[in-house]
Amino acid sequence: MEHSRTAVLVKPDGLQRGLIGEIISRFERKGLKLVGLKMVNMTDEMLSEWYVEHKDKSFFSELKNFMGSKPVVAMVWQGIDAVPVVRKLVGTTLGREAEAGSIRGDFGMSQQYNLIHASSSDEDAGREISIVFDDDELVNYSDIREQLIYADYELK
Ligand code: 3AN
Repeated sequence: MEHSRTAVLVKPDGLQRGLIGEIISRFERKGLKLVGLKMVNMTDEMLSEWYVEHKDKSFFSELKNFMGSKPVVAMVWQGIDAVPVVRKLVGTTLGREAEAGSIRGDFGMSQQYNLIHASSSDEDAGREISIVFDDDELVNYSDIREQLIYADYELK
């Protein structure tokens, strides 16, 4: 079965609140595989591309200012259906309505300060990964846990 990739950003509020370890830990425990990781100061150009779907929204420049105000932690996680699996762990946009047990549901109250970004489709994932990572910054390796996390037919 195909193992796909998704992009995650721990936003400035997540970094400032000391939630990097907690967030990484949740994806690790779930059984996702970390294949890219770095800290980035997102430029206005990167953010305009990242949030292109919101370019006509009233909150676009505020969102870019916030996302560029402090470093973020960018990650790429891999696994079967990585995009929907990570979105589920992240929870819905508005922190105060997000499901308990999700990252936003457990740690957030805000709409803008919602701690984390996760790609919403495979196409977005590919685009977002290429904004932040060069190909040689993504690693391939076998993770011994995979034999316990997936059945044989899911690994093929
Ligand atoms: P999600 O991150 O859940 O996919 P989107 O794509 O609707 O949410 O929104 C992207 C980001 O824009 C959100 N993570 C949030 O930080 C910000 N945002 C969304 N709606 C608003 C709003 N009405 N006012 C301010 N910021 C917003």
